[in-house]
Amino acid sequence: GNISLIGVPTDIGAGMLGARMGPEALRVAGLAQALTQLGLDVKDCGNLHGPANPWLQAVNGFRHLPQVVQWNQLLHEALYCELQARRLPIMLGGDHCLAIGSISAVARHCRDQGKKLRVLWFDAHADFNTATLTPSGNIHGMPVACLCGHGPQELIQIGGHVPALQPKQIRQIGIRSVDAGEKRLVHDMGIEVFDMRYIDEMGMRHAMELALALVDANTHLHVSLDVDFLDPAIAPGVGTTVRGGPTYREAQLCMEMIADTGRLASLDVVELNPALDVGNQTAELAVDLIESLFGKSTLMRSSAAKR
Ligand code: DIR
Ligand code: MN
Ligand code: MN
Ligand code: MN
Repeated sequence: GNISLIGVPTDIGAGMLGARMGPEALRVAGLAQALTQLGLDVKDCGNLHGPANPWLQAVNGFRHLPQVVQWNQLLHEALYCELQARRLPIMLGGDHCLAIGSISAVARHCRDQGKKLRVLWFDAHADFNTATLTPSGNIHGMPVACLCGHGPQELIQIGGHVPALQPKQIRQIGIRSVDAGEKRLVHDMGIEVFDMRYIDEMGMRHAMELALALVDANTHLHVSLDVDFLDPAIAPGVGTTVRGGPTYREAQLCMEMIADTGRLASLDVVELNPALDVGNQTAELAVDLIESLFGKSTLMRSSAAKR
């Protein structure tokens, strides 16, 4: 496999500064080397260069909307280019507003290729806010709504097709913080959510079996990994920690089950904030999980044992 790393060093959609350092922290943690070790051909495309973070108040319910649009347009084009070149892009964020650019590019590519798209959204948050629902104005709390067509025109039309995504193409896993108004929208849109209550009661294995149901040979699987998905005890380097997240083993199981499908075709790693980390442990954990996602396993496993 051919992998392309695309660094997107910005915290333009976040409520705290620091996610701009995420791409470097992942490089320092040895991401490219780990993937190379697994036999993959890794190209580091370096970082995109977008507008600075002016750190302003929200205007009409959005903070930094023009800058968020610019970063996402840049990312959309860069990522679409790598997909067209038949490479598997890994977007190194950066905050989660960038999923608008990456997933709109993935959706456009899937339309070109006549592929089915399944997005697995690993997050403590639903990221389904709108200008009127948001408590913060931070656009990293809005990308799923934007991708589903609820958001400002400049953001929802980046991929040229509105909406970029149908709610039925998304599965959310690990959710445990949803704002009051956001709850209703998630419900009304019919998003399939495996929240922490579900995972507690049914187990991660069952949640992932359902999240991966009907993924077939013609499916493009996109993983959007907000590192605040993980329990803050193991992943302190994020701006919006929420306690009660998945353990190390639960997170590894998610990644291993995805690897077993053989359908992973693009990945976002977002919200890593090295300014809040303890050493570089959250980046190192992310690299561990990404290794599993790309097929590193403890034992040799027969294909019969895979699903
Ligand atoms: C919150 C926090 N729901 C908001 N969102 C975060 O501001 O919209 N998303 N942290 O990752
Ligand atoms: Mn998120
Ligand atoms: Mn969120
Ligand atoms: Mn989050």
